[in-house]
Amino acid sequence: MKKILALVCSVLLISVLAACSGNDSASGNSGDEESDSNGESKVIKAGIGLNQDHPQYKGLLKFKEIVEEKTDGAITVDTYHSGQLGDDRSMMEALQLGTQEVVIPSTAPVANFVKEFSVFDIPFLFPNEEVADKVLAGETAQGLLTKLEDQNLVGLAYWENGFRDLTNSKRAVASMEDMEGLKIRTMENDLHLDAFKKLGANPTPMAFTELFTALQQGTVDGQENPYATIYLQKFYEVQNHVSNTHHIYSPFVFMMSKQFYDGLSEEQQTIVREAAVEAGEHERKLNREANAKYLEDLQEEGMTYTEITPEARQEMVDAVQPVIDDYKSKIGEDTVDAIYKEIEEAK
Ligand code: KDG
Repeated sequence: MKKILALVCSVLLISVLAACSGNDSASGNSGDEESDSNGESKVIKAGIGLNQDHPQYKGLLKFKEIVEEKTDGAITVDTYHSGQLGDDRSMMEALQLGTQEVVIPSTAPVANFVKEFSVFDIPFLFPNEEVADKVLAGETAQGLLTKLEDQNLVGLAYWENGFRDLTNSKRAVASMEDMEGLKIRTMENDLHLDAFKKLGANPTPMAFTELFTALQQGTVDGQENPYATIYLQKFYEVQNHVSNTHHIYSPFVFMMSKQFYDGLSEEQQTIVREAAVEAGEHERKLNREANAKYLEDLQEEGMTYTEITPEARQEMVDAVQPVIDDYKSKIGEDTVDAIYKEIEEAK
């Protein structure tokens, strides 16, 4: 009897211990809270979808360097690339829950949380990067960052993903005619999806983390991203053709969990805000150098490059106009009008 009682007691003890340790690892931020009260550093877990070679990750390392130096180690930044923490959407949800502190998605998935961000996903919106810079620093774009607060998110800065270009494994694309029926992966955003349908393609939305495998297995024929991403993610291994469609300029949005941001001192809030902006300038510079360099490297890796003539591009612009008209009210007429006005002023 004694033996049975001892056995039951030890089983109970083991289960209680296991349950305790399980709670610890599942609680995410509990360690941080504990370390705060101990006066140790607060930890920012920062994740992105792109890999460690991309300028976005180098920008994130810059953010880490600035924040850790300026806070004297009171805040430390742990960086994760290649979707190690999940895709853009699930990382944004983790920020809302307070289990992750920073993510830097493209505006396309952000629009699923605050619809107005889709204004930047209007095809052929920005004529060049300089105009994009001015508009993103302007009143309307900066105002959109504050709208994220209703979603428990804090928008700290815009970074650059850049002009998106089309690649595929089937044929050289010089015009809309060549796009007919191509299965193209788009980001998870209805405006992208509808625009590609109008261009004659057969689009499928998909998280970036699944893209390489989908291209490799032929689930999709092609995708669209800036040259830096196409090269650094090695899409040339599974894609044969690239064209300078430059159909959308994607900004990145550097965002932080509101729960975490609200727990910082005013001085720390200023430091993370300024660091996000300064690191963004660094990222933008590296990104432009990368995009200028990698088109040549893609051709050296064996991709054929096809230039889109101004006439062929105009045909695309005309084809997507009904989608833009349709989305104006969905995005918010005031926002769309204000951005178009600021673009005219910036030109
Ligand atoms: O880190 C950012 C990426 O997750 C993503 O935004 C890249 O442009 C992108 C895409 O096509 O999903």
